[in-house]
Order: sequence, then structure tokens, then C-alpha cells
Amino acid sequence: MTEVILALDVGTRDAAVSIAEKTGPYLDAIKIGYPLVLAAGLTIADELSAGGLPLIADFKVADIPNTSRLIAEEVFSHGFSGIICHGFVGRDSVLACVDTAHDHGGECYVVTEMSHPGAVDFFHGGIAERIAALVCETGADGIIAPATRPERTQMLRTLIGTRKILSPGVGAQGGDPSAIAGIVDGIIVGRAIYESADPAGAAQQYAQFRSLRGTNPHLPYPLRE
Ligand code: NUP
Repeated sequence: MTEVILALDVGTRDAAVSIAEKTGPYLDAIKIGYPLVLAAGLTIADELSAGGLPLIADFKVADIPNTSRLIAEEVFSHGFSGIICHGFVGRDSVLACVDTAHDHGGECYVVTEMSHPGAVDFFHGGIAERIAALVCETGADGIIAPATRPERTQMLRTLIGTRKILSPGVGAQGGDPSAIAGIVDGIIVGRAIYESADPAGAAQQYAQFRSLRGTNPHLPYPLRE
């Protein structure tokens, strides 16, 4: 199943709780990061995780191993079940996040290539492929790969096999869910849901793509493993 993950980048605790409650029945997980946590404090994570859906911490951790571990420890003591880190920082820093996540029964996702236009400045030319290899070496649970470039995400799929792919860029950034849902394990959707006049209805629309995993006729799903 292709999961629907809400990127809850709203600016207040009340908005976050209200949208999470309305959309929750159509979601498989909620992702929060700097916008909400800086505005509402990390206790918002305890509150949201009490709602029952898995909560992913999108801090794109990119630091030395010790600092990365300290960040991950803090994350997993506040109800999160997953953490997102950058891959370009190298093996030891990625391992710090992966090991801390696994010590807490959580998951670690590594950014291989970002979804915005400027991502091509550095991630193309072999870097995303090297990060994908690092993901396999470190035992990370999956990658973050762009819905805005399905052909790149498909290429990354061939490198990481059955590890999970969570894919942001659907909706507001122009990514087409029907083009990406067939090759990934989860689509990450923010503004197209939380800025909608009817967030629950919007989430319900995205939930229809849950059945598309592995079915994209234009992009086959070859697995290395
Ligand atoms: O490459 C990435 N692109 C991206 O948009 C990696 C991410 N983690 N994100 C996040 O996904 C971004 O920070 C935001 O929280 C969400 C996409 O939100 P939206 O563009 O759907 O509003």
C-alpha cells in the first residue's frame, strides 16, 4: 500500500491538532519538522503521537555523529516513530541516526535527493546514487526521494530494493500522485491538504492512491533484492 503522510507544517498548536483530527482517518502517518516544532514546541509531538498515528520527525539531521545522536535521542523521547536525516554528511553521521532510531524501535529515512528545483545543483551527477548505496550499507529503513522527478525516484528504487521510499513534492510542488504512487511506499503531502478549504476531503482524495503501489504502468518496479 502507498501510504499517505501529512506534512503538518502549520504555525500553531491549535491548527496542528485541528487538522490532524480532521484528516487522521485518511492518513497513515504525520510528519512534522522545524516550522511546527519551532512555533509550538516539541511537546506538540507528544500530543500528536497520542492521537495514534505514527509521527515522523523531519529535522533533516545533518551534523557530526554525536550531535546527530543527541538530536535523535530527543526525538525518540517525544513519541516519534521515525526520523529523517541527510545522507551527504557521510556514513558515521547517518549511522548515528540509524542506530539511535533502531535502539528505540524506530525508523530512519535518509534524504537521497530533494524535491525542489535547486536540488539538481548538488544531488545530480552521482551524489544521490552514492547516498542510496550508503542507505543500504548503514541499514537505514528507507529514503526520501522526489515526487517531482518520478524517473529519478524510479532509478533510486533500483538501487535500494525493498527499502521504503517516502516521496514529498506531491501537490503544491507540482508532483502528480498518479505518476509516483506506483513506485513508492508513501506520498508526503503538505499544503495541498492543510491549506485546503476542506483538509479532510483533500486527504481522502490522496487516500485513493493507496492502492497504486507497484502498479505504475509507465515506471516498472524492478527490485534488486
Ligand atoms: O526533498 C524534500 N522535499 C520536501 O518537500 C524533502 C522533504 N522533507 N520535504 C518536506 O516535505 C518539506 O519540508 C515539507 O514538509 C513537505 C512537503 O510539503 P508540501 O510541499 O506538500 O507543502
